Amino acid sequence: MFNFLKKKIKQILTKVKKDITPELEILLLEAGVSLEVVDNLIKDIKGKDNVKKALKQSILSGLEAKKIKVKNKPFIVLITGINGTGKTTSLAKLAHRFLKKKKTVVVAASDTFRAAAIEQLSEHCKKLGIKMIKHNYGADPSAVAFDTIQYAKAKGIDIVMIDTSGRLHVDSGLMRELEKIKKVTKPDLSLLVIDSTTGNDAVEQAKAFSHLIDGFIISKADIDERGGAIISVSKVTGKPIYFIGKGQKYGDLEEFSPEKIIEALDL
Ligand SMILES: Nc1nc2c(ncn2[C@@H]2O[C@H](COP(=O)(O)OP(=O)(O)OP(=O)(O)O)[C@@H](O)[C@H]2O)c(=O)[nH]1
Ligand SMILES: [Mg+2]
Repeated sequence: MFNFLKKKIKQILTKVKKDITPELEILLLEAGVSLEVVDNLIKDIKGKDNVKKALKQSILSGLEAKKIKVKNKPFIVLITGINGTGKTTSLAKLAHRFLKKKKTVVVAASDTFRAAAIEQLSEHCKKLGIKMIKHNYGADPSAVAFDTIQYAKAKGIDIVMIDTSGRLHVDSGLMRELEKIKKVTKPDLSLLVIDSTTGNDAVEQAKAFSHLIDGFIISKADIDERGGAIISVSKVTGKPIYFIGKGQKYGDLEEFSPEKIIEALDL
């Protein structure tokens, strides 16, 4: 994570040149930090004696972390995002985390849209030893989620997790579907999964979904050298990052920590 940015920042910061901000600006853009965030960062460091410290403070001021607090029973978690970002994998990782905390979990197979989505989720649930509620493909995702919540209430299960189909934010049909699921299930926590390797587009996704979510899971940080998405999404939306996905195993989901990001950047 951040190897590219870390190495380059170091190179630039060690230069004795007077104004290194133009170089930093280009570097941050190359790293996939969104244009408006780069503008902000540059404004914060311009003219500062200690550029490293100013950059660190400016990055930190845009990073917001939050931990899950399970309040209600069942506690309903909705996972959303565009195609292939890692929703289903992140859901399974998060379920694993709840199980480790001795919570009981049931999963709604509300991706009734993509071929093999139900089977994929079912495999995860088998491995994790948790129940999945499903309907047929083409069924109303809200109805699946509703049934899952009824099941959780009847059985006294702590957590309901809802897997949804990948949607393009420009696709208003799927966006309406998400709005309907939210209206029917009233989730306690709606998380948008963003693939960190998508760079600048991550910010567009974050903005498009912002009104429907509480925060983010940033997936695939293990294969992202640049890290621009992580630096940008909270700053532009004001919503926190809950977790970072760092691999394919269930244990590869870390609670987000701004300090760790600063450490990874060696600032
Ligand atoms: N390296 C790495 N791969 C990941 C991570 N999270 C998910 N993946 C991989 O990304 C691919 C897509 O993951 P899914 O969980 O199926 O994504 P999805 O968003 O549910 O996909 P759709 O339901 O088709 O929209 C899979 O091959 C996952 O193994 C991660 O943190 N790191
Ligand atoms: Mg999926």
